[in-house]
Amino acid sequence: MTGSISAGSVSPGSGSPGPADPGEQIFADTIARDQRVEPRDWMPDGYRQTLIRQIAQHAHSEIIGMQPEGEWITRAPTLRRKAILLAKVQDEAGHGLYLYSAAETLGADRGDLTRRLIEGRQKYSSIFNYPTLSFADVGVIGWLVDGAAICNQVPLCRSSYGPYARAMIRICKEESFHQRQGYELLMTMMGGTETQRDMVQDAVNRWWWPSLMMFGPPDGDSPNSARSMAWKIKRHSNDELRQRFVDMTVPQADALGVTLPDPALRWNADREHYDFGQPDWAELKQVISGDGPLNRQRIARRKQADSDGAWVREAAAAHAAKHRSGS
Ligand code: BYC
Repeated sequence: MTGSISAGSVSPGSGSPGPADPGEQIFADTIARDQRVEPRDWMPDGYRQTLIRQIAQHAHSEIIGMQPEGEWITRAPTLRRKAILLAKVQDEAGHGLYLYSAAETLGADRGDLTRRLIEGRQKYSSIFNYPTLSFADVGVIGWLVDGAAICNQVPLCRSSYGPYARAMIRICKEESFHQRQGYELLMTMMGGTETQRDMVQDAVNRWWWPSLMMFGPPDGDSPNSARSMAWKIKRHSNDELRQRFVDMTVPQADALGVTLPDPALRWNADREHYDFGQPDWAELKQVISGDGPLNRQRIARRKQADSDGAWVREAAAAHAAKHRSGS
């Protein structure tokens, strides 16, 4: 836990002493008892805004995250691999939709969130700004990227905000299936030709460090963690989850027969964890600020999809209005 902020002491952003609203005490008790905050409950404005920020960023990541793998649907090597990939990418769309719905329970407007994303006022995960250069990347995304997502998201199933926590339960089940399909694809490739094994190793080399960056900046450089952890939105710090991911992944890499591209990686018997090197934090800052390898392309495509779909949203709204008026 970073810092010593308690849920009760994080008041609605006003800095005023003592509970101004009876709801404030109920909120603090709910957090202290590890119960869930629900949409109609009183909540500090900062809590609401933090959740909208994180859930929107998470939803945007799921939707933008369809692009890197989606590019391989038409180029999958067999019908079976195509069907699997199509289903996986569709699942990511579903995750985005549950998450936008969770953000709406906080009063956010989905169209407004999409506009903020397209205008660069809201973020999405850095990982989706890297290119998918071979079909092995599809397997490595399943193994490492979905694996990192699971490490990050399983604790979010216990997040203090009910709709977010409940969305996470289903999402995690599907992510865990995604991870296994990625690992199975890589196992198959590793049992293939020398060229296929080289493709897998090359993909691992390119995706390892960006996967570690998914957990966010180091704890000392994470401005939101203390408050989010006091409110039990986040349950573990960025560095704790990164360590958990490394510990989980090293034996899987051994079983697969690939080398993780980190000369500092070794078991530390005293800590009972793997020691590992630091990602290039300057690169993470650059990617987050919109200047990664494919940021512009990803946002341009999202913008195009948004305008291509405008007529569908208009038709759906007109249909709903017609039903409401009973005509
Ligand atoms: N990329 O104070 P910090 C998936 C931002 S998709 C971009 O530590 P926080 C999948 C951070 O937002 C699942 N931005 O922040 C889909 C903050 O900026 P703002 C993706 C990052 O919120 C398709 C600033 O840096 N998972 O699984 O306490 C195919 C300072 O950071 C990143 C989620 O979205 C980053 N890597 O902690 C396959 C998980 N890291 O907002 C798979 C939900 C940090 O103040 N999110 N930033 O302007 C979280 O758990 C947390 O938001 C984070 C960051 C751990 C990411």
